[in-house]
Amino acid sequence: MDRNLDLFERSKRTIPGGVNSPVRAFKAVGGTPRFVQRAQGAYCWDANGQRYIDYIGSWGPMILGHGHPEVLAAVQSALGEGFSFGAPTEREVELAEAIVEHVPSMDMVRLVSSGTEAGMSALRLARGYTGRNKIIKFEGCYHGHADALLVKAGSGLATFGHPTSAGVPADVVKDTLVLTYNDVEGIHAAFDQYGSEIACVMIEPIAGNMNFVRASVPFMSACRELCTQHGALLILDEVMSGFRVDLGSAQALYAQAIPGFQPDLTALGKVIGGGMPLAAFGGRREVMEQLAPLGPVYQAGTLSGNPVATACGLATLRAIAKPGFFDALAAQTKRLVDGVVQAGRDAGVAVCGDCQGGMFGLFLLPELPQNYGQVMTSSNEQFNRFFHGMLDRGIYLAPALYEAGFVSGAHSDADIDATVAAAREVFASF
Ligand code: HOZ
Repeated sequence: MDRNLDLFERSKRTIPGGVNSPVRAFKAVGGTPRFVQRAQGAYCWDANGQRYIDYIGSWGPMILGHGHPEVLAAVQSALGEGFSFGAPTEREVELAEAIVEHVPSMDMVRLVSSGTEAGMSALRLARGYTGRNKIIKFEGCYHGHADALLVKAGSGLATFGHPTSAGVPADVVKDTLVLTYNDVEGIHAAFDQYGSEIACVMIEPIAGNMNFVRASVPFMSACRELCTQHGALLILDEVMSGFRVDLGSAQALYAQAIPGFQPDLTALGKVIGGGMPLAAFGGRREVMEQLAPLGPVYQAGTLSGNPVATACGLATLRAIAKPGFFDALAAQTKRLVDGVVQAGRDAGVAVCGDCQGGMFGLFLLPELPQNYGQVMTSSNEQFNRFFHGMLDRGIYLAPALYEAGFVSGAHSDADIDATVAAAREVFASF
């Protein structure tokens, strides 16, 4: 008897595709999704009681591992005080202060409930602030499922081969210019043609919906300079990379390479909620002051700044800010990526990988891709064999080759060694 299969059959009767977010359905890789019953530390257990080393980590938020004692205590205590008030709380101020302390480009921050809301609201704010309509995004970058941004996104959309979604009117995306990631000439050409009409450039600095592709320093530098020259805003979508690749997020790494580098706005999510529905957008004070109730750009939410979610996020940020946390996490992640890449190469399989902090990407390609077109040259069939081989050995990776992986502070040396050993067995059968 397979409880995962039974549950999947049952869920498909009432939930479209049996899932509440498409990539969970295993459509890209085939087979039965694992219905997770519980999770603790670096592990999760499915409905059959099978244990997995979890490298999805709720798609990024679980940077401390599941059920971290300090986070659990904070959530339990908050629950006793009430689930939701729809009124301001001291804790949301503390969380906002913690965010701006670590991300200096953010003078002010507004808390919302999902990464989609954060990206969508940042975009509206950029348009409201500049009084312009056109926006630039890059092929393969995913900024949530708001209409205007659902054009040539990676992730689940790439998996299903839809360049965009049905239900998005052509008129809504007519001002969305889609350029090639890491193409410096392309962004110059776009600003040459439309410079005075562009409200913002929105970009994932490390594109986690193309698995793991970094914006090169010259490319990020060109994005920044062109936005400044033409009066457009640079929005970094750090929903995935924020507080995940570094305590200061990916922008801190670019600031090391590009003197004075700062985005105008940032979208955050995932880690800042520690596993609860919480996200944020923020940036320069004069831009943020355009938001209602101070300014004319409307944005609101009943569950925004929810007291249980903010307790979870705050406890998570406090734990990851402890000295040495990110060094240890980065070292563990690198050990994983180096080990799996070596295992592939020893077996004569073309595999490469990259990582930063607790986020990683593995590609069944000889060289790291720089853009979506190059990511797409990867073989789905080979990835699926790798994915299922690993799953059969108790290693839970994202069920799509377009998704990044995540290591947590709870992954031990033994977990990494077991993962590399599993990869060796799988590659040997290629
Ligand atoms: N937005 C995630 C993919 N990058 C999917 C999240 C989920 O299915 O939970």
